[in-house]
Amino acid sequence: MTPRPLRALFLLCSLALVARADDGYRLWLRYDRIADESLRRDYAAQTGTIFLATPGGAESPTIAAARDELTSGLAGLLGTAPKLEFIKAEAPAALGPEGYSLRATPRGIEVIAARDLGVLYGSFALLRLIQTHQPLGRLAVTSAPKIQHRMLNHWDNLNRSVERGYAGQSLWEWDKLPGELSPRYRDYARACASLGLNGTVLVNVNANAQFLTPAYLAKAAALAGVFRPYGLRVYLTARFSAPIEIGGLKTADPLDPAVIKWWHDKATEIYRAIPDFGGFLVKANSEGQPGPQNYQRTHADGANLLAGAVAPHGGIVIWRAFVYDANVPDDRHKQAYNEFVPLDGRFRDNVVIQVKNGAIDFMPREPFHPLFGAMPRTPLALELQITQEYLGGSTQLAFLAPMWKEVLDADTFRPRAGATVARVIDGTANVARVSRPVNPADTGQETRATLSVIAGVANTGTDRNWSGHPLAPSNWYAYGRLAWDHTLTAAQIADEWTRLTFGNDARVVPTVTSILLASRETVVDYSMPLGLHHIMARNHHQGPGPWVAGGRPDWTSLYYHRADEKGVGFDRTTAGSNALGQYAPEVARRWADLATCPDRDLLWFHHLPWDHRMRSGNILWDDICLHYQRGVDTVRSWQKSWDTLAGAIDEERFKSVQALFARQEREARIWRDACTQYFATFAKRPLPAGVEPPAWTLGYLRSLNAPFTATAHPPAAK
Ligand code: BDP
Repeated sequence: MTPRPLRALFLLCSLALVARADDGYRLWLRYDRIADESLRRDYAAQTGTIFLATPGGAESPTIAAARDELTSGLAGLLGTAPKLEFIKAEAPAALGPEGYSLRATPRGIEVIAARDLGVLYGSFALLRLIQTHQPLGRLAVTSAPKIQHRMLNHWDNLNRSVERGYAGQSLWEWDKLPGELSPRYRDYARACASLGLNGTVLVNVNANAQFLTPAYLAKAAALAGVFRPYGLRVYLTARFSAPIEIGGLKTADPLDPAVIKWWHDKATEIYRAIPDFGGFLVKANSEGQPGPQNYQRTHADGANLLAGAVAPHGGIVIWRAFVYDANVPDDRHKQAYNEFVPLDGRFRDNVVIQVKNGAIDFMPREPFHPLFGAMPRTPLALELQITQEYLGGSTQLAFLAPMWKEVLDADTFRPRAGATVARVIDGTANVARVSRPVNPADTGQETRATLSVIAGVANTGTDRNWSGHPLAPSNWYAYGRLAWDHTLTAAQIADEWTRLTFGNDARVVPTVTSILLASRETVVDYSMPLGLHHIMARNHHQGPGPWVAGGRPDWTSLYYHRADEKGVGFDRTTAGSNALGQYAPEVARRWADLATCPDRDLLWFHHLPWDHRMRSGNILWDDICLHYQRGVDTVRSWQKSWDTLAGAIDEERFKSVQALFARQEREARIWRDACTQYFATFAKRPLPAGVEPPAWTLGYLRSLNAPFTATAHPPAAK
């Protein structure tokens, strides 16, 4: 037997090693011991007693979750467990049903909320302050979410594949549910709750009716049981043709009495299994999905059918506006607006229309969707894509907070200046909107004026680090933080996430945050400079495909870039499709006028000659090429700065990011070489000074159907 002191030493060493290695599983909830002893002592003194306070003052599974988190979190960070006292206290009205207040008092820290969930949110916030080394001495924080329903949308399928997922399989082990519950479910709920996310749509918008059968409802109910203490409500997607597919009816016509009854009965059955079921998310009459238009009914008829079914139970219906049809000859950009604006005011109170940030489809940059502000009598939700369908999957870094801030802060000028997209969705832009309780179960405590929803298409999967790329959880984090408070800045969020994920090292924090903050613009530079869009490879959407032609025109690249010998870009002014006519005049004027249209949106709205003189003084062709090169150069600069962090970050994540940056540099060059050579066939101009000659021929790059997959990767450049 090893002598005792030696055994202790051995244990200590292995603990130290374990603490150093990091596979990313803990996300931003890492509670490693704070190295600075005096800081640790201060925190230990300040958090000796923590009071968890609600007006009811009763224990619950949610309070137990808060206790667990504080206990394990502080034991990890400080080496001491706090004394937790649960007390009764009135909560300030401004906190609303989910907000919290954190206060330092002489007897200890108070976490006050109107409800248990607020206490849990406040507990996570307190831990975050300590993890990021914020002073607690004069702690007086109050925080309440601006949007009621803060959701993740999982595009997960029954066979556990994930549509546009790049991080392994679906987290939901359908085969093992409801009997076996992976410990990962609870960790998922903790991560969501730590950000204040309170809803999760478990399955794909390209829906499968099987999920509404009793066997699958039991599985969803088991997940809901794990998530409930964390305030995370479960939602499902509703396949519009389910009454036929699993109900044995001949029709799914929304006005048919048998169909109406079927959905009512189905809702009752769901609520029996999941009493706090959130409601349905629906994609209808889009990209081949069935919907009310199959029966010559409108989207309002369809949405109201389902809304009527869940209304008695307090549920909501989230109906997507991502609707376009190749048989409609009009610019795809205009179709959702044309379809939905005439229906404004015709939806039931518990319906919200979910609108993607832009009018095309989650491009690395899109001007805000013209529907925002255009339906004053209907609540609109904002749908963002966390998973990087068009931004490099999980092999490229693109920190998306700057992109989301761009859309949240965009002024719709509807009904007046200052009505940003954020204020349209949180309900404060339109004071005329009717005040109503959102959820009968909320017993009148709701003070908000209207139903408000934000959704992010999740980037989670079974990969050990949840999101594939070690830096990609920053997007899950950023989405959650913005869903709670859209006034946070991208820089604040990047700083927080970096500290939580890599520690507070003075070398690491500025280096990582500056890479994060530059990354989305870099992806724009090398994949869609100056507003060029939808020029990616077919189907998988990874890598360049400016030559994609044939088949549905609105799924080709030619439809969008319109390059010819004279010029390039999509004319959406009055001389072209006039998509600009769907925006408020103040917005339309700015984008229509070349003198005021920002460079970044230029080719989104204008078709311009290759020798158009840019603000930079260069001609358009040269500027396009220089953007591609700048994208490549910036990735190279990250490689250099990342290398300076050797030793300051654990080996595992350091090496993995190093390899991924090398890959991103190569993929950026593939974009550059493919697009500049392809567009040169029209522009017939040489590459400007400062742009490297291509490493691969256009013919070669075109021959690769999937340029970024391992099997079809271009050979190393000469
Ligand atoms: C597109 C995706 C497709 C989705 C669709 C949607 O390519 O896989 O089904 O959006 O949002 O971005 O419905």
